[in-house]
Amino acid sequence: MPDERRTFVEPIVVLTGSGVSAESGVPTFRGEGGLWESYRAHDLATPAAFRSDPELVWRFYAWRRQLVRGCKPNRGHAVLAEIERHSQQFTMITQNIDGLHQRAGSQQLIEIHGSLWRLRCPQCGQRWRDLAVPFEQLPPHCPECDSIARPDVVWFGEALDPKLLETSMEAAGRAGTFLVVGTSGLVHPAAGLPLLAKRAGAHLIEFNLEETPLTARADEVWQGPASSQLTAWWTEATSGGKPT
Ligand code: BV8
Ligand code: ZN
Repeated sequence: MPDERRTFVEPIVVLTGSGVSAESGVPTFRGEGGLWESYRAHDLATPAAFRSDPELVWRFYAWRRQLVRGCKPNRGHAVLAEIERHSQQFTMITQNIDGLHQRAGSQQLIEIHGSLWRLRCPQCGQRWRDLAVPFEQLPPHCPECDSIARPDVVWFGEALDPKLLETSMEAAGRAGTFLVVGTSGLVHPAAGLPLLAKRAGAHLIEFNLEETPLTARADEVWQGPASSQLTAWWTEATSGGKPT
């Protein structure tokens, strides 16, 4: 992509939330039919819920695996993978655990809240990929020590992986352009990344259906479905359109 036709400054950093997967049929957390409405995810996505009823929590994650397996990446995921291919310095941080960015071809990806497709053992620390849908037995057990395994995701009240968080904060602090796509911007510390980038001088662009706590701080707001808005922005950004 000849530089003179591009109208955005690298490094480009992206933060995505469940809104980017909504058009693939993956329910978001909020909004009608959202996970928090129907399944009260924030009651289930906690260490306390897992301690008191691991089987119930596993049924919630097994249901999400069953659902996500039937979903395909949408144009929004595809455009983000294309932006990566055409950028020298690109980092994408996702709050999503569905794996759709990888299936769309994204590589420079930080899964800051973990993955629906990885399990880990709270006893011996073993981590492994597991694509079984449905599981032979619920809850699944650790292949090493036979303890009850857990989803390798970050629950509410749990610390994020310090290395992933540090890498994400460093990338945000160096961003020339920061895209924040399909997130309500309510869950911290991930929600602090766009503002960290903005304070460090990045050009902040929000893609969302609605206003969020980040909207007032954004330099550009592309309101509408992520698939069409990302496509429109990328077309303009690579055709020598208005400079950002
Ligand atoms: C931490 C993985 C500290 C699991 C997730 C009280 C008690 C305990 C903690 C706290 C507390 N008060 C505050 C906290 C901190 C808490 C927090 O921020 N809570 C919020 C609710 C106030 N954070 C934490 O607990 C974090 N850890 O603080 O640890 C600590 C430190 C040291 C030592 C020990 C502890 C951990 C948070 C991670 C939780 N895990 N997910 C799983 O998925 O099952 S959170 C989950 O919800 C997502 O990962 C995401 O991060 C978050 C928000 O979801 P979004 O992706 O934004 O989705 P949402 O539905 O909200 O919004 C969708 C958006 O898309 C909307 O804006 C919508 O308009 C838009 N949209 C919809 N369709 C489209 C669209 N946009 C474009 N196109 C479309 N088509
Ligand atoms: Zn184990």
